[in-house]
Amino acid sequence: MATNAELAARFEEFADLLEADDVEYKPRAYRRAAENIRAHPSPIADRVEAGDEGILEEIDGVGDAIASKIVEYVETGEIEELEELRADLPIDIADITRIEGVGPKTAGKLYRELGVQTLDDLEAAAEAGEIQSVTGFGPKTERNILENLEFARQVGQRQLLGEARPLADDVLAFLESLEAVERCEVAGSIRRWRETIGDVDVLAATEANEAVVERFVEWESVDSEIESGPEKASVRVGESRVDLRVVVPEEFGSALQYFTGSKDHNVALRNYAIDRGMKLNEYGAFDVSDVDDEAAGQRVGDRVAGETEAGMYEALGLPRIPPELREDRGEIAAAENGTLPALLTREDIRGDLHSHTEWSDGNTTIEEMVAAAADRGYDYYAVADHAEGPGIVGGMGLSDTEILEQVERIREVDAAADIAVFAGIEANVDADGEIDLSEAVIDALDVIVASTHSALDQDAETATERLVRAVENPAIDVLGHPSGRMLNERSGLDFDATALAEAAAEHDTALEVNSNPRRLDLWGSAVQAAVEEGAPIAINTDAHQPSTLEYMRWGVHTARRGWAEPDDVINTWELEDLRAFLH
Ligand code: DGT
Ligand code: CA
Ligand code: CA
Ligand code: ZN
Repeated sequence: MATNAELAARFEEFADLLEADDVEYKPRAYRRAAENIRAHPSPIADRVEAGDEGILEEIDGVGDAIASKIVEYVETGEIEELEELRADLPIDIADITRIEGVGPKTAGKLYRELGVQTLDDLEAAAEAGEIQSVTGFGPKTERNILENLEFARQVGQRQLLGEARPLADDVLAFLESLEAVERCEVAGSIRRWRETIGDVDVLAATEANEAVVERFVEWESVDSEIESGPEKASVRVGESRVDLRVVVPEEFGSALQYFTGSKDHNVALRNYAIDRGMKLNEYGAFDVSDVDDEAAGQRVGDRVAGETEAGMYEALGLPRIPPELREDRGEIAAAENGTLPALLTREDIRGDLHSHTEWSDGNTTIEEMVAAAADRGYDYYAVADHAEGPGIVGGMGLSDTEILEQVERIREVDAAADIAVFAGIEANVDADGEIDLSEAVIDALDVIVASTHSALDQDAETATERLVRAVENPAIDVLGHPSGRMLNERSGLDFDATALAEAAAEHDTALEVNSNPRRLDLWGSAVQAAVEEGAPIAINTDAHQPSTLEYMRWGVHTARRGWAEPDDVINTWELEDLRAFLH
């Protein structure tokens, strides 16, 4: 059955096509439903198929109309109304709207006026200069389209970590249920927690390889088999490709090390080994100092490790390097020098400093969000709804007066709550790096997150100046999702991460790791720059409902990819230390 991500994608396509058709209001409702479907903890389609339609009532934003469409989809594999829309507007809407500046409305117009259905059509129309002739589009839009075509073509090939990792967890649970499997683990980019995933790699140790492969390709979640052999199989599950490799238990550690990658890390590690008379491969670590013929085969010399991954590193005199660091960004030297970071973990997180409520575009009350934060064992929590400003839909952001009203309400909730509740706001960093809040509002608030929501096409120099200006502002505590990127949708601002980190360190402004799996902004290498420059970091979920407080998982692993230790991250600090840091 369809995963939540696939189900959500149907409603997103529905919303896009309705918008392309100039329908009002409905698209927003469908998008909201899609977001909640995506974030729902249980597999909705499976539950409906099993007769539990009651689950649909639990999903925020899913009323009778959308619920009946979900049931229809589960029962028939399609939604008739969506099929009709697709027939009316035969556009590759997901591809076309991936181009920055081209939304569903534009896509609809391009189809109606120029017959554009695909990225190729769009490219041809732009090259022929036809887009300029369509009302409302100038030469700038046309140039923009041409510049963004390649990006739009590349993305979409890779899945979000937030979609692929839950599937990988299911694969592991299935393999663990097989008696013949002695150990199993994910490998590849997913074990390194990269923000996008090409395919899901899993590894199993067993003495009964063929039986395990056979059971795997017959797993109920598998949609189709791509290929299989005695020691491996590739299958399609929903939109993901899953590669299983089966090895004997003695070679599990070496295979895990090899298939975790990254390729660059492995090349660097193999060279490190060669310099020490050792040979590393997926079958083990071999002492080849007494071997004359280097090319003598894969299993030559004295095999000194391979059963465990730690043993592979130990054979080289190194501590085990955490998978998140294996990107060839200095981790082997750090391991050699004993300076690997003591990475933070989810247990270190004491609160969340950027989240929304129904006061702006969130789905629920302040009380409910705070209760959910308290349930997670947090010590503190900040409500940071949108302020009005550039990039924020009219009416959705709070005016200064409304912010002051909300602060009062937050004080009441704080007084009644077991955890500390901060009054915050998400202000908007304008194109010049300024925010627009009155002194009275700044004084009344405990925490100001300031984010970029507009002018995301600036060049790197302008963008760096803009972001530096923002972190220099003493009112701003946290620079929210600094690049403004949306994975697979828009690339966001390009900027000098080291220059930003230097300024953030000097002015004591935290740089956010926004944990929303569609953002992961900042990302590994930019976090690493922050850590190196001593800039404070805040890992926030930007949750719009209680269930997405769980996004913290993605943010923590992303910060680990940036070598972050607990002290580098302000929301691991004790309440009093954090209070002293906030403005
Ligand atoms: P992905 O799937 O594109 O997100 O990235 P990975 O890193 O999961 O890459 P994948 O699935 O092609 O291969 C998994 C790991 O296996 C990779 O990280 C390193 C290892 N590996 C695969 N092929 C090669 C190769 O030709 N050379 C080396 N050195 N390592 C390889
Ligand atoms: Ca992979
Ligand atoms: Ca693979
Ligand atoms: Zn936000």
